[in-house]
Amino acid sequence: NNFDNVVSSSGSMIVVSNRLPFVLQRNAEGKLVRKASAGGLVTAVAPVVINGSGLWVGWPGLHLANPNEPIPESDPDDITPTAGLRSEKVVAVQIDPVVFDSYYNGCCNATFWPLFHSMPDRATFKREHWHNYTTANKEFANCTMKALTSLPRRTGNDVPLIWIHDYHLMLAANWVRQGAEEEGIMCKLGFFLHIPFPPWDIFRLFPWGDEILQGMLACDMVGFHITDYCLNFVDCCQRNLGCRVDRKNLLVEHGGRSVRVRPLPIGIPFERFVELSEKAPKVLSTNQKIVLGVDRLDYTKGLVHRLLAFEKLLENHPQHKENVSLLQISVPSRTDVKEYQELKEEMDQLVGRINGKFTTPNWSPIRYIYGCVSQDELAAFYRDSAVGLVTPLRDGMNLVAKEFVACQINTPPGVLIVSPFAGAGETMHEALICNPYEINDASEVIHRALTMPEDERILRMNYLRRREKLNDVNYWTKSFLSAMGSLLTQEDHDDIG
Ligand code: ADQ
Repeated sequence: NNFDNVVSSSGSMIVVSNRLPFVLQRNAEGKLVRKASAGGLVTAVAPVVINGSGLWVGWPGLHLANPNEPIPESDPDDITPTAGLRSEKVVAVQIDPVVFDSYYNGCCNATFWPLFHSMPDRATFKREHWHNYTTANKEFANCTMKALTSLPRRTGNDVPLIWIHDYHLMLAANWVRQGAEEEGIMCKLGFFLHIPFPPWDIFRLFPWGDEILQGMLACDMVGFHITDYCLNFVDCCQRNLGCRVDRKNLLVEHGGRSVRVRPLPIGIPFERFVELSEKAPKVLSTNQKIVLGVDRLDYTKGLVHRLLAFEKLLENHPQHKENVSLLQISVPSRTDVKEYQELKEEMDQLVGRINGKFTTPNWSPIRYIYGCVSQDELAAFYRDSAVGLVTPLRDGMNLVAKEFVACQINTPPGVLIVSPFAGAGETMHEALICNPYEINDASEVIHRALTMPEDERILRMNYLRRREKLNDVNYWTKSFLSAMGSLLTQEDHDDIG
């Protein structure tokens, strides 16, 4: 298939991300073991590294007292996509724990996360965090250079690709480009941002923004989920750095080079979710309709607004009482950060208040799970819910919206509701759009979804599923490599976007 061609024609690839695609843990005997993670990104990117003589550079989730302690191989019964990632293909970045804490919890999660989601009031700006972000990025760059020098030298188009991921590593490309030039090694550098890139008026609040832009522009290609984020980035390059830009063709001139900027909306492993939903046993024993929310417990996801909209629905349309429940599944996230602890408190109280107000002996309006659920269970929830409610205040893409439609295999299907402030709201045109900030309107959209005629539901869901099936996560990886110019057939170039 096409994807195999991508793997074979791209030469070697070095993936650089804050986290490796597995975490290291110590077992009871103090031995290091791997714990696999199985996100869509890992599923799509791991085969390219495994099959294409590539390497993965990242933090292993643990500070090792002895940095030379060998990385263990995967467990023999591991069937996850990273099982084939042998330890010689992994470069585990080690950073001083104090520096790491300030880089990760400080700069990444307390500054860039809120700022890039256009929530500047939640962002803290500390010179010390920025300093440690720089130090950490240098260390990632050093490790990437080690990986690069270990690869066989190539020429022409068959040079190694370095693919750097996300807001944790916006500076790293700087030192990789410099290092590669000094060593006389040819390579191509690409960057993908998984969160939104904010408009200039927000971006400029960050005191050291020019350095961020320069770091990203050290790449040959910079990818974002949607065109809006691309245009924001191009705008910032022009206004902050005075770069010459071409908005139509999304090009930025910098340092005598022309950097490509591309919208590359991420997809999911569509077929895997279809298979899961075909096999998963029923987990919801109820005749009530389920409105489903699935999110990390994060203030960007609009969870409080969502509960209030559901409360409003029950007030304004009492016919849904005893007939509809909101099932909210929230995965604990960044639990050592104060703001996340406060959000957990607020959610607990709000669920309690709304349930106290409406619950009857046979029904509770909100079922709230605070925890992770298995992929099987998740697929069953997606499949058996009447409404998928995806209402972030701001979100780079949002994969839950895509996973929901992949699992909607029942006839007639349910209805997807998305916020226009998620990348998914820009690309999933047949979903109902809901502005989470206006609680009354939001409740009306939920009402409309719950009362939508079958034929309209079928029509909308068919279109949504067709698009996600076509533009799945393998297609995304292929588009990224193609945009880097590593796949040279015209057909591939025509496919993008
Ligand atoms: P996230 O902010 O983590 O990702 P999202 O895209 O929704 O958000 O992905 C969450 C993932 O976690 C989904 O695959 C979902 O299935 C899983 N998940 C959520 N709750 C779960 C639960 N309770 N149990 C088990 N699994 C659960 C960031 C950006 C997004 C962007 C992605 C990918 O913030 O905007 O879409 O990266 O680029």
